Amino acid sequence: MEIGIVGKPNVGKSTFFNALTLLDVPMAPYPFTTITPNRGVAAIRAPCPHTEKGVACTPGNAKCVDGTRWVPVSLVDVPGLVPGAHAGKGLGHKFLDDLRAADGFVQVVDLSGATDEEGRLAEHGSHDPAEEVRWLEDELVAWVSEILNRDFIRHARGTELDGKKVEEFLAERLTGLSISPNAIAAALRGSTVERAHPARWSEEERASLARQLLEASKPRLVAANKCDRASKEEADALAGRVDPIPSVATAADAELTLRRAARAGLVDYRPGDAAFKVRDPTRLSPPQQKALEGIRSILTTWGSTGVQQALEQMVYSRLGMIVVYPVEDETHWTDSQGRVLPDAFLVPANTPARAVAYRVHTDLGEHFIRAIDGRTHRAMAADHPLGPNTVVRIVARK
Ligand SMILES: Nc1nc2c(ncn2[C@@H]2O[C@H](COP(=O)(O)OP(=O)(O)OP(=O)(O)O)[C@@H](O)[C@H]2O)c(=O)[nH]1
Ligand SMILES: [Mg+2]
Repeated sequence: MEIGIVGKPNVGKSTFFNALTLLDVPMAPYPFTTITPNRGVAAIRAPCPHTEKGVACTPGNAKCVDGTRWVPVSLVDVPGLVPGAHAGKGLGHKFLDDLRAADGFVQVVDLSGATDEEGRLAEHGSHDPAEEVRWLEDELVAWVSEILNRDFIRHARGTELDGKKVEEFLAERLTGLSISPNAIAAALRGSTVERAHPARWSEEERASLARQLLEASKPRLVAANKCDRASKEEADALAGRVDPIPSVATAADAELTLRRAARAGLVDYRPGDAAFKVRDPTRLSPPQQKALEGIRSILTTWGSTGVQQALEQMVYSRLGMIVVYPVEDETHWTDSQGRVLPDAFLVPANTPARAVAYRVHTDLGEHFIRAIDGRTHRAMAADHPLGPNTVVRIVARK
């Protein structure tokens, strides 16, 4: 699973990305600082079941801090998009293609409205971030449309001649765009196209289907960034205007400073927290002290920097993911080497037990007999949907 960080230039995408990954990609107060995509790994919080057992866990892929698991999530930060990007404007088309594999988008906007369409700095409030959300959607729709439309008539006629299903036709057209069969089915339900005759679909019908496909396959969330330069009223107004897309106020710059200061041992701060503590004020230079005091007042006003919350809302609410813990011993919650709760996997809610087995290992999926719930010790059949936080043992033929 991968989340794309998108938006117009200079709104703080790379800052948001660096804050979440603690990487060090270039950031600067002018447009097109990023010219090639950056990939990295962030983490989201999940309660670790080890606290129920009263034994320490032995995490492999997702570290555990004070009973909270930090489960990895891949991010991609792309160059800024400008209106007309689908037709090659700005840095153009290429980096839209860098978003093909993304399962959802966090769109970063400048809540203070001080960045123009092309990413140049402007007067506070001179640009409407809600507009950006609207035109970026149009760009994304145009991008999906363009992929759908490539050599459309020839393929559509071929489909009709071969008597192929429309779902199959669309899946082939959209290969690599990370659009699931479920999303294709949902988009078709919301569309008026004549299923048996794709060759008759008009330009408008195809464009409207592209919008449905985007809607069904790439959930979005708005990160209303630079909230330190804006008001609560501006945040509420934006949230109202982009609804039903959720909007979370963020201060990416503040989050990045806090995480770096925590890494350097200067402050105690856990991402997502409402406060931080300076370890030893005498180790801070006067500018560092001043910067941290500024961040303290952001946290007081906004409750947190919002960055961690934005990512978690994206993954849990928008993408509907859950965390499950596969183990080999359902009583002790250990693997074959006695490690307690070694893995924490992100999977879509209600993933069937057997699909989780495949995630652990192809062999386990192929030789699946049953799964056992680590809490209730009940057996689960292959199609049994798993809920959040399940500890699960997979029983397979040897
Ligand atoms: N005030 C304020 N400035 C921020 C915040 N986040 C980022 N910035 C600043 O915004 C400017 C642009 O940040 P980048 O992260 O380079 O923006 P970008 O969207 O990746 O820009 P491109 O790669 O050019 O598209 C930098 O000067 C950042 O320091 C924030 O939360 N508050
Ligand atoms: Mg950037």
